Amino acid sequence: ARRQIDSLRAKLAPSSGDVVSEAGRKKTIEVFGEPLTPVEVVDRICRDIRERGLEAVLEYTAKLDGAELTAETLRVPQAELEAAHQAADDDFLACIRRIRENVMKFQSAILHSDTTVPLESGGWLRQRYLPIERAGLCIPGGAAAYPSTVLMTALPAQAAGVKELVVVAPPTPFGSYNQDLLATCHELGIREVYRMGGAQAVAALAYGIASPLPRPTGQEEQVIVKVDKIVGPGNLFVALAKKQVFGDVDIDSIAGPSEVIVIADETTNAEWTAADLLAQAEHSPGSSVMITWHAPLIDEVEQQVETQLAELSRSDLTRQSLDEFGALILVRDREEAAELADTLATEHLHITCNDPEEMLDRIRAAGAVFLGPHAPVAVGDYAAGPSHVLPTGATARFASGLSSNDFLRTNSVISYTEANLKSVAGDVLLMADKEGLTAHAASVARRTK
Ligand code: HSO
Ligand code: ZN
Repeated sequence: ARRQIDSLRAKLAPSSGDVVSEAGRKKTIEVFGEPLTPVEVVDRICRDIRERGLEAVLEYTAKLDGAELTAETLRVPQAELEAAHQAADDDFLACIRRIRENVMKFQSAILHSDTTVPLESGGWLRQRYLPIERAGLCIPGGAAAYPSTVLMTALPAQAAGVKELVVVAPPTPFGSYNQDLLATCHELGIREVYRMGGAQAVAALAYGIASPLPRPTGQEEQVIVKVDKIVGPGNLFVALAKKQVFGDVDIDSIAGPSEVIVIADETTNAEWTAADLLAQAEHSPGSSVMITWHAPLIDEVEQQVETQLAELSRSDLTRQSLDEFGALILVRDREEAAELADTLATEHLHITCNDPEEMLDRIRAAGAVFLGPHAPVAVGDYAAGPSHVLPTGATARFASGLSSNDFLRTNSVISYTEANLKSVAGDVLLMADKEGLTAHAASVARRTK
């Protein structure tokens, strides 16, 4: 059964984790005049950006994205950000502000706060939480424009207290030329937006870009200051580059294509569920799966999907996605549904069967859970409060969705009195002796003798 479920998983969850690694090693491409795997290509791009900086960024942006930019146009000029904001509909700006309120409220409420543990004899121990200084946000721009991803990455960072946010989006009409995207950045106070995507954007954020001309002092001027952490979704090249630069900077996780599993039964509205399955398939590729123990629902949902597909703006792409990664699965009972959903560890789990909370208790692995008929995934995508940047491809077994806490670092603090020191001195001396580290022992013994 385990092997069956694994092969089902491979079919249903075509994303992230091992899929990224596998895709990265397979299928060679000719970017450098010889066939190389995506991993090799990304490796070269990252190295090149590190060594040649701005020149290399501009070259790759021309070669891979077909955009001829200069040092001046790589960064979106302030005037363009302002103009996009000025030209934006009042309705759109008001919508952003309402969503911002929802997201900030949730992301602030879940934020870790300092914990102090008092000790006997006067000392104390503390876990301190401090925001990172500077974060890079990757916003995709290939298949659709995603101003919502600016909200769902920038707002958690702002809730955590990150001061400097840098947005990178590919130089495309859906990316950094998208007026809604620019207006959203400006509304959130983000003034550093770069027209670059793919591995070159990730490398530029990770290593920083020094200007071509060293300053008179001999110190190199930075065009892009390196960030502390890179977050946000992207294509295979973004994912591989994030893996590559991890260690030089922190990253959030490797997000792949969208996924949803809906758990449904005789109480489920087939029309609504079909609409939910179509919604994630619309991302294309996206994996949309329904699991039910109520057999008649399968036909009802299938018919609804057919009827509704015809009305969608991206019906061809959506159908393709459903054909390849969609499934309506009949299981024996609730228990089997829970087991399957838990094993698939999906990005979005919508529990819209009878007694959804009982089902929730049975399931541990999922990026985000939506309970009941009135919580479609789209509310999480756009407006509710938790980030829509979530673990995909069964990585929810070990990874979590992006949140304000991902932008915090911790320090531990130890404050001891003489009495505290005396109380642990014996244990320190014994352990130091075991490890043969006599200087360690002496640093305590000299104080307590
Ligand atoms: N479902 C996507 C997020 C998104 N949906 C953005 C619409 N816009 C990944 O979880
Ligand atoms: Zn979505």
